[in-house]
Amino acid sequence: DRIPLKRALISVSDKTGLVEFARALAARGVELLSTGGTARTLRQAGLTVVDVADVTGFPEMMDGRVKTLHPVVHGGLLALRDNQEHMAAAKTHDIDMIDLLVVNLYPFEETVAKGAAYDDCIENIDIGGPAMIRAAAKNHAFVTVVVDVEDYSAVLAELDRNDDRISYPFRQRQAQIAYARTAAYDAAVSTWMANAIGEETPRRRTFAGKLAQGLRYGENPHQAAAFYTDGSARPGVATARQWQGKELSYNNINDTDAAFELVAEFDPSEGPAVAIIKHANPCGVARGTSAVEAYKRAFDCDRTSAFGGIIALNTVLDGETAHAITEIFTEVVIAPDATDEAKEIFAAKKNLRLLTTGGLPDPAAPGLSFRQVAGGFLVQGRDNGRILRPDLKVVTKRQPSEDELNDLLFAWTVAKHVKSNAIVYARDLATVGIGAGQMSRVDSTRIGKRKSEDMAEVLGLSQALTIGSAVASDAFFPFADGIEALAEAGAKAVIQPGGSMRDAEVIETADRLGLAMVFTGQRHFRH
Ligand code: 93A
Repeated sequence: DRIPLKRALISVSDKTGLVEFARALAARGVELLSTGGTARTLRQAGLTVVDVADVTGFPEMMDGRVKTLHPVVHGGLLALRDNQEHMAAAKTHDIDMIDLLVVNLYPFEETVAKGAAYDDCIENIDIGGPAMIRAAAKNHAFVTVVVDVEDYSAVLAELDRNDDRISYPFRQRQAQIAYARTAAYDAAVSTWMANAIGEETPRRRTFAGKLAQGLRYGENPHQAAAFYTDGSARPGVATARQWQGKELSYNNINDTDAAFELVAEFDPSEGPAVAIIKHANPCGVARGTSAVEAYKRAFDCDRTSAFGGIIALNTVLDGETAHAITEIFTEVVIAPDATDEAKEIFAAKKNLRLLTTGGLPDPAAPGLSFRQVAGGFLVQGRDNGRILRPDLKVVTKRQPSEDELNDLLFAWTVAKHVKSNAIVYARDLATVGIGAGQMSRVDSTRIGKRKSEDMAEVLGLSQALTIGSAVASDAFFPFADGIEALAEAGAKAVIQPGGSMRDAEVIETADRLGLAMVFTGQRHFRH
């Protein structure tokens, strides 16, 4: 099953490493066949190449749309060498066998990422390349296919190991990689088209990512992991520039995403906002008149948990904020941009990663989110729901004050990014207590209160900041006990979706305890 390479077809858009690889093949006596640009590059390097056009008897035509789509190419890739009829047909039609196919495709994903115009993206959909890749991969019993520059050295190593031959397991593995590439390529085209025409439903969609980075391990050290990007231009952890620090881990990427998506909810034209994330939940979120003030107020929500956290800003990271951040250990800071001064301050902290994104993602933009279950994926539209003042319905006798309304909407926005059951206490546009991920809503209210009491002690305050606070609940209160627990914590105003069977009882309890309460009519479960 070890097959020597006599004839190779090379057709690549990314010419990285091409000349060295082709030279090494030629040195082993492999005949080289190439398309226009590839042949030109090889000839310039002094290599002998046969033009595909000379083999097909057709010039490359229609702007290169038709260059390799011809029976002499596909016959040479697909013929079963141990089948007499196939070999007889090849002989009749003058088809020579191709043993090695090296193709990398028109840079469709890169063209989309650059924000190119529709027609430009269309022109960058490769047709002949995937056709050849799929043909060669199907015929891996005889043919070796290479679709990635990274695999050039593996091919040469394989030839060295096997007396200038390629083994069956190697060809089989290359075929698997090849189909992963063509599948991902067409998925990228389909996803781009779905975005271009505004198709939002998760049905009839296909999903595939491009390997961005192998990760050292997954959520735990015994789990293998990798990071795939989906080619979208959404500013965030996938497209960010990392300025310093070691490679991001699986958990870092997950938490950094949670942090940045949260601060992106807060329009920077209304002032800076900072979020500190631990295990994908915020342990402090605040607005401020300056970035440093927002950071310090976010930090004061839960200083204990903030240690080793991930920080996101909705605005430029400046020197003063950078300085304040370096006072404790932080894993990652992500912001739209950072000043030179901030970068200099961080440079002294080798382990701190700094990421800049160049902008904020649109929280209202459509998109899809996924969850894996045994045997499949759940797909849904991303939670881009937004509640504005006119959407609120006051259900209690007491109307919330202007300040309370601002805090309610702030807490509501944060709660959207807290794992359910989520309870968020806020005061003056800063969280002062967060209860996350509990199986009972009452427990979340109690945890938020207790965390605030702990912080009051750390800060030397006479009472917990939940006293006089506004509170958000990501889903309705099934019973009145949740409202009682909030009143016990000293909360004065509540925002929640409403819609419980016991809404009347819940409202009555709020009235009895002097709370103002508004319904949003929208839920933000997050699991
Ligand atoms: O436009 S195509 O879809 N039509 C083809 O017949 C064809 N054959 C190879 N694009 C085609 N290719 C692609 O051309 C390859 O996949 C490769 O990306 C590129 C290499 O072109 P050149 O050698 O001219 O730089």
